[in-house]
Amino acid sequence: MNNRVFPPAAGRVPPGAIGHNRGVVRRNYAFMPPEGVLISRLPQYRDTIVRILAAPVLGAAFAQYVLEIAPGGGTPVAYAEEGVQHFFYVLSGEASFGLTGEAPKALTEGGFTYLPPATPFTLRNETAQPLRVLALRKRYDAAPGLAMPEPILSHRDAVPMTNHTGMEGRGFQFLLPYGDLRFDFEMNLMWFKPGVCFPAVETHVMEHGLYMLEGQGLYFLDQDWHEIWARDFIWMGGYCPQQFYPTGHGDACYLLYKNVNRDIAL
Ligand code: UGY
Ligand code: MN
Repeated sequence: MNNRVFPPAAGRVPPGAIGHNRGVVRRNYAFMPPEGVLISRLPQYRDTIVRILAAPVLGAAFAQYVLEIAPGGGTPVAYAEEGVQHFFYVLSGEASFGLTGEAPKALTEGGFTYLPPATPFTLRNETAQPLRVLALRKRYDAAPGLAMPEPILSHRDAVPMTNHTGMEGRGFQFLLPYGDLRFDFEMNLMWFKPGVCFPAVETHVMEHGLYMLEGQGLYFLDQDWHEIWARDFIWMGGYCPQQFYPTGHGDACYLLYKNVNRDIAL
C-alpha cells in the first residue's frame, strides 16, 4: 500500500490495501507505515489523537508517539512524570510549549524540547490549524556523579550541521548536546543526498526509533530491504543489522533516537 495516498479518501479502501502491507514486526525490528497505526487517546491530552509507534510490548526500552493535536487541544493542565524524560519535535503546525514559571513559547516545525524527569510542562495547540508532534518518553538512567540535564527548548535551525564521517553528502544535526554524558540518549537528524548510503551495514548494541521526515530510500533491517517514505517509522532493537540507501531526487532526512552514554546493565 502506497502511503502517498495516506490518509485515504473517506469511505474508500485504496487500491492495493487488501492483504498487502509494508509493515513488518520481527524479534529485533519493526517497520511501521502510518496507515496501519491506529489511534489512541491519553488522559493527559485533550482533543488529541495519539498514534503509538514504539512501546515495551514491541521490545523497545522507550515509548514513541505521533500526537495530532486539534486546535484548542493539548494538555489542559501541566503534566510531569517522575523518573521519565520527555522529548518533543514539531512535525507540522505550531505548538505552544510551557515550562512552569515561564510564559509559553511558540515552537514551529522543527522546534523541539527536552525535559528531564519530573519537569512539569504544557503542550497546546493555540492556533486554528492542526498540530503534529513527535513525542518520546524514556526512563532516565542516572549515572553516579553526574547531575541531571536541564530542559532544552530550541529549533533545528539553531543546531549546526556536522559531518564527522568525511563522506560527501552526509549531514548530522545532534539536537541534544553531543558527548554530554548527563544525557542517556541522542535525538539526531540524519541527512543524506540521494545515493549516499552508510559505508557498511551497522550492527550495534544501541536501539533506535527512526521517524522518516523527508525523502525516500531503501532500509536494510536484519536480512531484508524495505522501501521507506516520509512518515514511516522503524524500531530497531539492539544488534539489528541496519543500513540506509537513499533513493529519489531530493535529500532524505530522518529523526533518530539512540540510547547512549551508559554501561551495559548486567
Ligand atoms: O548512529 C547511528 O547509529 C546511525 N548511523 N544508525 C542509523 O542511521 N541506522
Ligand atoms: Mn545505528
